[in-house]
Amino acid sequence: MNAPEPALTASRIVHGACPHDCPDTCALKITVENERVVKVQGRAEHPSTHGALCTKVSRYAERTYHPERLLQPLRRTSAKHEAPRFEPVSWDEALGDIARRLQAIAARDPQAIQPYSYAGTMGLIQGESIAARFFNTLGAARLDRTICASAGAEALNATYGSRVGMHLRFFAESRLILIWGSNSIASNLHFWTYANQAKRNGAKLICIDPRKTETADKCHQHIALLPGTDGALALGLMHELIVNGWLDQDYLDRHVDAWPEMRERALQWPPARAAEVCGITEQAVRELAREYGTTAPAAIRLNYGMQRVHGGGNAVRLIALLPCLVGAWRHRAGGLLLSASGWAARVKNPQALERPDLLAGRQPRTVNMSAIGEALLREASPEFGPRIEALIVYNSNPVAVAPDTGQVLRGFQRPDLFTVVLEHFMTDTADLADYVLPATTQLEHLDVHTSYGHTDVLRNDPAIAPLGQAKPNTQIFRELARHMGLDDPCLQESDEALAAQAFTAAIDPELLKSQGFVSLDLPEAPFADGGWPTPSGKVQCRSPLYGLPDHVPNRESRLSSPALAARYPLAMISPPARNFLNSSFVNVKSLRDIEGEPLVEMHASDAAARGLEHGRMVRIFNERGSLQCRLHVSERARPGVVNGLGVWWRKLSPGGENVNAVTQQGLTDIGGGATFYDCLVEVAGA
Ligand SMILES: Nc1nc2c(c(=O)[nH]1)N[C@H]1C(S)=C(S)[C@@H](COP(=O)(O)OP(=O)(O)OC[C@H]3O[C@@H](n4cnc5c(=O)[nH]c(N)nc54)[C@H](O)[C@@H]3O)O[C@H]1N2
Ligand SMILES: Nc1nc2c(c(=O)[nH]1)N[C@H]1C(S)=C(S)[C@@H](COP(=O)(O)OP(=O)(O)OC[C@H]3O[C@@H](n4cnc5c(=O)[nH]c(N)nc54)[C@H](O)[C@@H]3O)O[C@H]1N2
Ligand code: SF4
Ligand SMILES: [Mo]
Repeated sequence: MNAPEPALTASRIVHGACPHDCPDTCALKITVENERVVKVQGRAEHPSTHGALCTKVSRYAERTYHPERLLQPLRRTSAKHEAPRFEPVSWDEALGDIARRLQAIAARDPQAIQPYSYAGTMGLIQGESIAARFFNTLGAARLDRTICASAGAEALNATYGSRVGMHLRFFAESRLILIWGSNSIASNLHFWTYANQAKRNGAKLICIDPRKTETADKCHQHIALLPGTDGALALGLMHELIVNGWLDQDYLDRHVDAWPEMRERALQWPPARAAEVCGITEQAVRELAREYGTTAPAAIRLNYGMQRVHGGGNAVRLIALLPCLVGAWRHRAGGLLLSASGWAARVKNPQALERPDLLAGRQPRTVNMSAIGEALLREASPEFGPRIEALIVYNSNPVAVAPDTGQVLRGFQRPDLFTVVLEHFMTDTADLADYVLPATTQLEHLDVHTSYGHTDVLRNDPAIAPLGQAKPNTQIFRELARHMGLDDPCLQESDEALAAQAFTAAIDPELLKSQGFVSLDLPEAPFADGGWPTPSGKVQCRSPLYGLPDHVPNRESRLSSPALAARYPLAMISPPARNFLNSSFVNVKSLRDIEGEPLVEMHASDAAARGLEHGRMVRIFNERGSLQCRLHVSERARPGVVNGLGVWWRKLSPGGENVNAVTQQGLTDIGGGATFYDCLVEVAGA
């Protein structure tokens, strides 16, 4: 056991975890030779990774050793509205100057300092640990991290009491799987492996998605509804389940609150009404209800794609009720999975990692990240407080990924805004920084992870030393705290010490270290006999906060805003491209080569109506902005809807703009989420 490796190979294997914002959270096997990572593979021993990674992360070494990696701190030498120019500076000089600038602002009002971070890494240590402690010590503004999932998450909380659902592996045993608002082959590959197993065993797979995705190609059936109409479809299905007597009345009676009221509402949604709103046939609604009402076990893989619209929260609440109506939860292979993060929350210890107690009674304002453009442009006022004077960005690329680029840019270009960006690369956001600080990648730092798609906890050991002068986020915030004279010892704790505080006693740290992952001990069919984590123990049709769910239409659609639709008649969705992860990997050439160039998919009838032919450059536009890309006349688009695949770097796009030039900053009905797919546009020749 543990015999030293023969010296001549100088080769070793390190256990890692994929850091990306992906439900799969794969376990990595990293091969290091002569202190260089030569291979990144999936661990065969990890149940859901089963030895295979997606194309992107198989190329992770290419990303880490990329010739354009940021390896030293940089200071801006051009004005914000000019082409970006930077000069290298020492860490001491950079941190000394940043500390002085932040101290001056904090002396006036620390709330004028705004952190902005998301899921560039999902790691608990390189995410919100020392960073959160640092901002809490200062009393800086808080950030509502809503850009991806908050509508759906809040909907699950309101309905189930937490973000809980089926276990990933049991989808393999389902007889019917609805893949709803998810391009699983692209964005949730390891779920697809289980779904495919079910398919081989004779299960029926139905995809519900405005776009005919590569996943829809592999399903038995595809229902191409209009964006933002999922709530209406769920209500139509409920209507049919009721009138045809396909209900598990015993489950409803014992484990669901306020069903009689919900039943009355659903009865107002005959299939014809639902079909009209969804832009599909009445027959499609009836047949889907029949499949769902008469097949057991039936499972739903819901994903966040469908909640990026005004009514996203209500839609998730309605869909989350469906498995309760038919008693699907009685089977381990029945029910629904949107997020498993509520299971992980039971073993996490954010109080210890983030130390909200350091606020010491202060209640700084909270800024919603999905409307960062608006926030950066707001003047000081009694309701808002001070103008945002400093922005510290880490683990995110808001100038590319946040909605309504026009406003976001105007905000970032404010000459009086002091911006610091911690990054691997010169992203669109780094281009607008005053200081750019080089951060380490997952191969160079320690971290621990939970998952929102499965129920394992993972550890990521550093495989190599930091490249160049790069430092882990934690180290950057430790050193910044020292430069600012913040002397609480908790701001200096090591990554290993932080890892030891990340979880409750339910996770054995030694086991996690030696094995690289630990699976949570959970029942196979957690809600077979109720026991929902709500106050009543029952699923809530009616929420004390939000009442009964209903279909909430898009802000921008033919039915809800006809005047706007007359000028901008096409609904645009901008789902992820398979070979990028949000805006990450766009600068990795081998992956960019697979994606080719920014494109928009349009149905032949819409192209013909505009005299546009396949392959030409077009302009997508609305009142917020415009972008250029290549037109694909394609069966992947349904009439009335165009698909602009995201999220390209602006500066790597033909006209210097990406899909977010046209998306809006309006928020979802509940949860304050972003509404990227609630967006009317027109398309014309460029
Ligand atoms: N390869 C790859 N994988 C990723 C990502 C990536 O960028 N690339 N992103 C990661 C992230 S951040 C997340 S949050 C997760 C989940 O990521 P999601 O954004 O949920 O990703 P998708 O699975 O592509 O799901 C979006 C699907 O929803 C569809 N859709 C859009 N609007 C609607 C609608 O109104 N109704 C319905 N029913 N469907 C709609 C889109 O056409 C698309 O196929 O995936 C992660 N995995
Ligand atoms: N139009 C449109 N816009 C979208 C979406 C869409 O579907 N359509 N999807 C939305 C969704 S679901 C999400 S989740 C957001 C995602 O938005 P972001 O969370 O901003 O994700 P990324 O674009 O991947 O950018 C993450 C950045 O973090 C950096 N990074 C990674 N690891 C580290 C680290 O350890 N330290 C530091 N300092 N930096 C690191 C990466 O280099 C990368 O530039 O985008 C949203 N934007
Ligand atoms: S991006 Fe997703 S599928 Fe790819 S390696 Fe990471 S966790 Fe696995
Ligand atoms: Mo996301």
